[in-house]
Amino acid sequence: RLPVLPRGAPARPPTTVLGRRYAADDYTNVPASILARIAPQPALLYAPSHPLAQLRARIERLLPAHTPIPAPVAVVDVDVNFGSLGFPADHPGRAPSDTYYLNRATCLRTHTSAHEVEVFAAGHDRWLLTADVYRRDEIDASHYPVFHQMEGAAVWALFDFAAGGVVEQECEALEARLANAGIRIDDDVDLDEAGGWQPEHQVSQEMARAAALSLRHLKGTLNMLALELFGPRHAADVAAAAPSAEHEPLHVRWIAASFPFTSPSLEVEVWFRGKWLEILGCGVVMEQTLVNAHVPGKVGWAFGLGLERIAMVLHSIPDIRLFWSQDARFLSQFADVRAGSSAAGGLSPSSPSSLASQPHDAAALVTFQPYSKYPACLKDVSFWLPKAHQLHANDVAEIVRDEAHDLAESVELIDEFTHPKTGRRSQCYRINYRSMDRNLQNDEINALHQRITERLVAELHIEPR
Ligand code: FA5
Ligand code: MG
Repeated sequence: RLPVLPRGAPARPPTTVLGRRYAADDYTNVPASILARIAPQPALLYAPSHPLAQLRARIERLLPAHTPIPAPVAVVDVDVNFGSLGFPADHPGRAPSDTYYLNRATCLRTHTSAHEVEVFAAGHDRWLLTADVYRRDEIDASHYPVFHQMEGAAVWALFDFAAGGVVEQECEALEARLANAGIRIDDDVDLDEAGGWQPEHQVSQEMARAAALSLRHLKGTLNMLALELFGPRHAADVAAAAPSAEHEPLHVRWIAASFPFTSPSLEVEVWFRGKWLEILGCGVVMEQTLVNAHVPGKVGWAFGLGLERIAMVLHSIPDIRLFWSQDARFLSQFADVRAGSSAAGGLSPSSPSSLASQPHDAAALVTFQPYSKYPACLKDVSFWLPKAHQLHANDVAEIVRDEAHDLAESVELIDEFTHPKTGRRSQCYRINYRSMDRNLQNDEINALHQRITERLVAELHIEPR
């Protein structure tokens, strides 16, 4: 029996992604512009001369004990993305305003953590998985609906946590390396605020010891990663600013966070070029996650880091849209790095020769040289909302992005009021149109803005004013 559609609702056609058909329902919300990004292999992670591919490869080299796992296709069961990780049914991340759904059962992964259970279940103990992830989000310089995360994890059998065992030895080696590096680390987090230790970790002294050692190993690993990723860049910046000034240490801080599948849960921030940058979320993997993966005896940690955010800061890339640019003026700036050459391409002139002579670190020292800033074109769109009508800013952003693609630099709610007599609400959004690569013509923008306005009216049931 076919489900009965509510009267008046148009039947949506099924969606085809990479040759598979997905029946549509009331959750279906993936526009064509997002579907077009889905590929069997995430292109930017393996493109030659791309900063994201270089960063992925660099981190893989820095964590040689971890097996890189190829990225699975981005279409996943909702239960894999959320359920297997213990996300409650009412978690805000599950809302269709935040997640792309092909239908109620299938979505585009919102994070690489979606694959934790299956990778642990396949028997991998120390692994990395880098992939494209998708989120319905606002539009600005650091948010893009498609971005890239790297998941990393390490789990061990209880036996490995014994005094003098492999985990403790590795902790000591990592800590010795960090102690000599002159890096400033604030990791005195209130662990109760970070979710505390889970009951399973308290049941035996062995479990408690394994969980505490896991956290110590996680801290050592990620502090080492921050030092290796940001240290050379930081040293070059310090040298360029004041060659004789006292060397400021790299500064890393740990703060309490909350994720449904780790406890304690933490985030790491790095003080970089004058501000704190959140680079990742992480924690001690919950027993339940490993039970779901049928490896109940193991204990360990996981992290998920945002590659674009790290690359933007490392290379001074001002807008997240640039990662998708096909423009040679962008790509050529990263071209020499793979060859290990220090010729053109913006290597800092002050980079210490000891760093530049290590080909792997040359990638970290490229500073993006903006080739041009084309003029912005601001246009407002104002409308009335039907009474008691809920409109999410992400819904407006979605239609703008679907029509304007990368010509939309930002979408911002700039004004909102309720009519005192009718009780109707009015909103005004400001759209900033600007290309990264060329000048836009007035006619082109007017026609584009007109199409967007028509779609907002038709699809969001609003009344233009
Ligand atoms: C997560 O996605 C968790 N899965 C991380 C994790 C893994 C926790 C394993 C515990 C164990 P979060 O939503 O904070 O967490 O995203 C992680 C990183 O992705 C952020 O620190 C940020 O660097 C990046 N990020 C998040 N949203 C965007 C976006 N719209 N555009 C670009 N980067 C983003
Ligand atoms: Mg976060």
